[in-house]
Amino acid sequence: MNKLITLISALTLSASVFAEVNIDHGYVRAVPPGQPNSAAFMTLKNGSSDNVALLSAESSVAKSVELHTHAHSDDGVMKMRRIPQVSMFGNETVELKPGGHHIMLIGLNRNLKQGEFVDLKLNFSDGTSKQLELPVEQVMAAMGKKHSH
Ligand SMILES: [Cu+2]
Repeated sequence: MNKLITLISALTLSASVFAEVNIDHGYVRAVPPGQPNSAAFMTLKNGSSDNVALLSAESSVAKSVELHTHAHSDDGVMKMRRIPQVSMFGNETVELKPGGHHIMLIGLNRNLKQGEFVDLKLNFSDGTSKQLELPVEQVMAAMGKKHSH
């Protein structure tokens, strides 16, 4: 079943550009078996001159999907916290990346291996939504700073 979904996903990969927000470099972090959570990262480009916000996301691989950011708490430790939306001014580009804003996939119902694809639907404040198929990739070096102090 999963193989079939992956195949269909791969075929529809390059066919999605109508909403005002364009998505580049999207990927989902590969996680080892047993890991309950993962995250999706991408570049969001608001192609219109109006403000728009990413309000929510959905995926068939996770029980729930939340918008998160990383912030320093009072004791100086980087912690994730949930945010209500990711806002974009007119023509602004916002990067979702490790250590910053990200789309948290919580309660994975399967392993996410490099080379697979994950469906992700983004819902925007202008009422549009965007269906994505993101490749699963290893994220290692990008988080290396975490252990340096
Ligand atoms: Cu998170």
